Amino acid sequence: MKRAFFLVTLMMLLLLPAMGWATDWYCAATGTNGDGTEANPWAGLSNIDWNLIQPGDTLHLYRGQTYNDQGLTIGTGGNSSAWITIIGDAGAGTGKPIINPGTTTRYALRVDYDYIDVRNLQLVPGWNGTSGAGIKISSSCTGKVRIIGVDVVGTNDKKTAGILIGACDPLLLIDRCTVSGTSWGINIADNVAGAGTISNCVLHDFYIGETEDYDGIRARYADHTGLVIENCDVSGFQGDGIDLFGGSGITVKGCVVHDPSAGSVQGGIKLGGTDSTNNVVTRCIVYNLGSSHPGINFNTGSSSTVSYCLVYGCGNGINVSGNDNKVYNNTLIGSDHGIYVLASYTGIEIKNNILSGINGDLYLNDGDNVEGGYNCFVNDSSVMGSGTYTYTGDATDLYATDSLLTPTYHLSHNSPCINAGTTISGFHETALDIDGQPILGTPDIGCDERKALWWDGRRWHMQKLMVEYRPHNSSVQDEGTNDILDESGSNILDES
Ligand SMILES: [Ca+2]
Ligand SMILES: [Ca+2]
Repeated sequence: MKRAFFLVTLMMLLLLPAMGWATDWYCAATGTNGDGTEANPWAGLSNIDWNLIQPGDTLHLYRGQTYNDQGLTIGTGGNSSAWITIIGDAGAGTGKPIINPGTTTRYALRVDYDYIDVRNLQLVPGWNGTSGAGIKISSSCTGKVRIIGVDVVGTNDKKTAGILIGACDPLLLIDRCTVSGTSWGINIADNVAGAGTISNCVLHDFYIGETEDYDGIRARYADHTGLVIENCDVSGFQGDGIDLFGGSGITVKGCVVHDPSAGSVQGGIKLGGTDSTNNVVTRCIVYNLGSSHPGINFNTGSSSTVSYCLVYGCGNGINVSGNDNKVYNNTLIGSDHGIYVLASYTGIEIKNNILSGINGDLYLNDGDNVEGGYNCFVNDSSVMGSGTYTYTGDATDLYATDSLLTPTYHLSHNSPCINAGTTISGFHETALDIDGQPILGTPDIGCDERKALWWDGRRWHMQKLMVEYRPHNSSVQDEGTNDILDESGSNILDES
């Protein structure tokens, strides 16, 4: 026993140099200014001595306190093996610490340094008389920044932004954050390229004070290969829910876009622009945009894929333009047209979709060249269109008076769409349906693969008949203790 204790102690002593001497620092909102220790915390954000904070250190803010002397401007950075953490977890108060800089500081949180991890705060955007934002990740760093469980709560009366990102990096993570009451939600500055992850964020109830293209999430005019926007819920926006115009290499998956504001709404998810290519939109739900706004809009981009999405209550379910775009296994219900292809686009594939448009399931225009097949048309007995277009594969299309969907747009047990699709090589091997199920055997038509039971290599799963609410809810998130699992079950955050 003694020997074991000695060995453990020895091991800990040996490990200490590798771990470094990480220090905990404390800052209260008000009171007598101290030396930053827990016993004598700094008082007010302006009194934080950033010269003392070293890589690996943690700065704690106090729950239930409101910091309003200025914004939190991070004054130093960490390194790749020792991030600096700022977390709102100190004291016995309740609620996330609130930072409300008023007109003292333009940004409630400003990050100019790399290897910064910020957790569990509530931010009211600052205001310089012209603009302001909750968070600014500036181009002074390279985007190695994690923002987790932070809520930006605007006041619904100013043209402010939620989270402004001026630098991207594969280590950029915006997770379990909420934004409301601002004009924009999460905005990667135009022409700022690079990867990153925006996941589990809820963006809602934006302030719409003027007619402008405000978007829920925006990543435009840059090569964003490796950027993933995942499991986010966007509503109450004007402009687009998610706007990738001019962006390339972006994956949007598991997002829900719905119920925009009454302002000048453009559409749900926009991917496109003449230089835009290789975007993926999959397993998303877009609904209640109203009759003149497309659910998903290719908008001239090329070589992108929209798959396993559900769209209802929109203008056209999917607007397709641009060449070589793919539309596989979507369920497009109760919109103007299910899919509308603008004129003169070639190399387009439209397969395995359920189409039930009020004014036509699939509408093509002059000069279009579309490879179809294995689609289920509910309202029409043929493809509609104008001018001269080419549509191949129609012999394998299914015409049904009813695709027999459940109230949640899943396939009923007697749906004609079950096992009526075609396997698309290079796509179905790794595809997941709207519920996250793998596609086993012959694919079903539409966004739902109906299998009573399926095995993921570790355990059995039941077919789901309800579309799950996707994001982890940031408002109940505290201190980042919930693990976030990717689709393979791996923890994408290094939390235990
Ligand atoms: Ca837009
Ligand atoms: Ca399913």
